[in-house]
Amino acid sequence: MSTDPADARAAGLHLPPGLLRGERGAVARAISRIEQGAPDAAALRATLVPHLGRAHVIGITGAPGAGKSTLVHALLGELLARGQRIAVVAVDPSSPLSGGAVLGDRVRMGEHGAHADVFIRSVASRGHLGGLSPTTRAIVDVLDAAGFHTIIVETVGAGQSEVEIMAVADTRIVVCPPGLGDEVQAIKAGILEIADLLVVSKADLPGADAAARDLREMLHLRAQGAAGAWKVPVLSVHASAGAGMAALADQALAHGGHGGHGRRLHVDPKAAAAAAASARVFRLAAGDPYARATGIVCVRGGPGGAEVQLTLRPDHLNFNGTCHGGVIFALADTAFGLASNSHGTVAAGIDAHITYQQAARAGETLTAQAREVSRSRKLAVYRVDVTRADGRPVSSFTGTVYVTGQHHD
Ligand SMILES: Nc1nc2c(ncn2[C@@H]2O[C@H](COP(=O)(O)OP(=O)(O)OP(=O)(O)O)[C@@H](O)[C@H]2O)c(=O)[nH]1
Ligand SMILES: [Mg+2]
Repeated sequence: MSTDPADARAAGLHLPPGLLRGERGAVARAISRIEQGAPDAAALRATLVPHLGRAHVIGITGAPGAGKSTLVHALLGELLARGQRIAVVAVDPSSPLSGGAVLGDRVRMGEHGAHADVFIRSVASRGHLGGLSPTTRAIVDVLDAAGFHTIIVETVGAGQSEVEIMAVADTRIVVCPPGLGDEVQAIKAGILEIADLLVVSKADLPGADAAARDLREMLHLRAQGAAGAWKVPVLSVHASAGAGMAALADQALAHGGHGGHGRRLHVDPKAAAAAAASARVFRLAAGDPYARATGIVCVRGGPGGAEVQLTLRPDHLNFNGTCHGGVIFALADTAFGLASNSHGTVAAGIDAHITYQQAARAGETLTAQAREVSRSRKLAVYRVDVTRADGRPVSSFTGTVYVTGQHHD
């Protein structure tokens, strides 16, 4: 589908009258044309291009029931009070069981929906993988061109949505409720990678402080950004009582001012793929009970690479009081498994070799760094270096995988 303005001009198309002034009827009609896949929908998108990048698009994602809609409603109220014109796009999760869109979002937002400065639209995701409907991006473009100051997009975080939320939102907020079990931890670990702001929702419930602490710890383990880079804040909100909203709005706007506006339009596909691979590595690591039970934590991931760490406990030692070889193998093998599965297709280990250079003792932190040496359609080879905190080598490992045709997401 062409989105080149020149094509639109050649086709003699003009912007719908009133759209740039944000007239509700014009906005609603343009969105309907896009949703229905009208023959001129592509041309309409093309005419919007010169008018994009003025709005600040805030994406709100998180597990089902995390409290996203309640948060959107409260944030909407806060931004309205600051004199903004706001649009909300709620992408309903469609349940494969009922087949229909889950209703309720519009009902809960009803109070603000009637406001002259608010435009609310629900979009069915129609089973599209990853929580964003194919037309969500186009709808956001219409609202951007229509001059809304802020556009809030609510979407369910699941599987492959990382790349899509990057292409839709300038500022990405990930909502985490307290008291998540291990399964949801895995989702959280993946989606954390794309967060500009982390929000612990339902701060009135037990476990909220622990959840905030967990998130801060997870962030702390991640590689530090360059000097001057945005530092991801962790905020707690009790959205159903409107508490914590001023701080959240301040941080979201600060991120927008930090180069956020129009950022969604310049997402480099390579950077998006790297973010998706990184998210996948963290998600896979969190979903590995053996690694978790051993105390192995993932600190970095990307296409073809992974880095994991382990602080040696007394129960990691052998009868000589040094680190058990099996533990070092497990650490190296975890990095190998994550790196080889980072591309999104299931990779099965078929061969591994390890050499040991130096003993390690309790209390030491070992790092295993895996990188891809070669990769063909069916086979890939990885090298893993295990080092101590001072950088001295403990072990080196090479492994080969068979790449199956199955997909992770
Ligand atoms: N205790 C408490 N409950 C909350 C809070 N915010 C939301 N909830 C409740 O959590 C449930 C889910 O809230 P929603 O806002 O619909 O969550 P959601 O993430 O939009 O859900 P989906 O769109 O279905 O994925 C509802 O029963 C809310 O009443 C809060 O601050 N405190
Ligand atoms: Mg919702």
